[in-house]
Amino acid sequence: MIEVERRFSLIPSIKDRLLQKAGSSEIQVTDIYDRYHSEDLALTDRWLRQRNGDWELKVPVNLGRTLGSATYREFSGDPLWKELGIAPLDMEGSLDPSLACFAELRTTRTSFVLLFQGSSVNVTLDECSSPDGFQCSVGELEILVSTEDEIDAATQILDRLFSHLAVNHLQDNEGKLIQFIRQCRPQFHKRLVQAGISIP
Ligand code: V4E
Repeated sequence: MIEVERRFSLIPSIKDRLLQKAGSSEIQVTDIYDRYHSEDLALTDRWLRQRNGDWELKVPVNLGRTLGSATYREFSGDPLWKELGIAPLDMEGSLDPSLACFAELRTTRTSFVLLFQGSSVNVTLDECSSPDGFQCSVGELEILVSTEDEIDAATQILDRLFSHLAVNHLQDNEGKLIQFIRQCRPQFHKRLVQAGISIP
């Protein structure tokens, strides 16, 4: 699937307002990005992680986009390894995980679905921390589509939903990991900026 998503800063008043609208569920998510594979891939805007132990890969679909407006296709299972063109990695077999870990993000995720103008919009409210002392709170509205032709219409629906909710989306649309890298891995962030993948 293709994820069309826009983020916003999750301040308590917005969280309270959104949670009045729907029944929500809460889960714990741990994302591990390892130094040996994730770093090189990130420099080509591909993002490989283990989420609660399962491998996931995000690859941009709208090449030639402006920064912050990228839309990503998500892979898991066999298609992920096919996309990367490598054999499945065995994290157990790699080096000491504490040395190999590039980022570990622990998130309490509250989510629910809103029906808006005929579309199902996934609402995700993330409160994230890492052992490095990093903390952030990010909200996200997301519509899943199956073809690139549907991306523009989904983007317009999200824009209208932001207006309807009277919530401003983040101009740079930055998620947890980019915020973490900027704050806790500044040297690597410089390399992402040089590669045109993040803004200074
Ligand atoms: C860094 C990055 C990606 C990795 C995933 O980032 P994160 O926001 O932490 O994930 P999350 O929890 O929202 O994933 P979900 O649960 O929705 O699957 S994917 C793309 N990027 C790159 C990137 C970029 N270059 N610039 C900006 C503004 N954002 C992201």
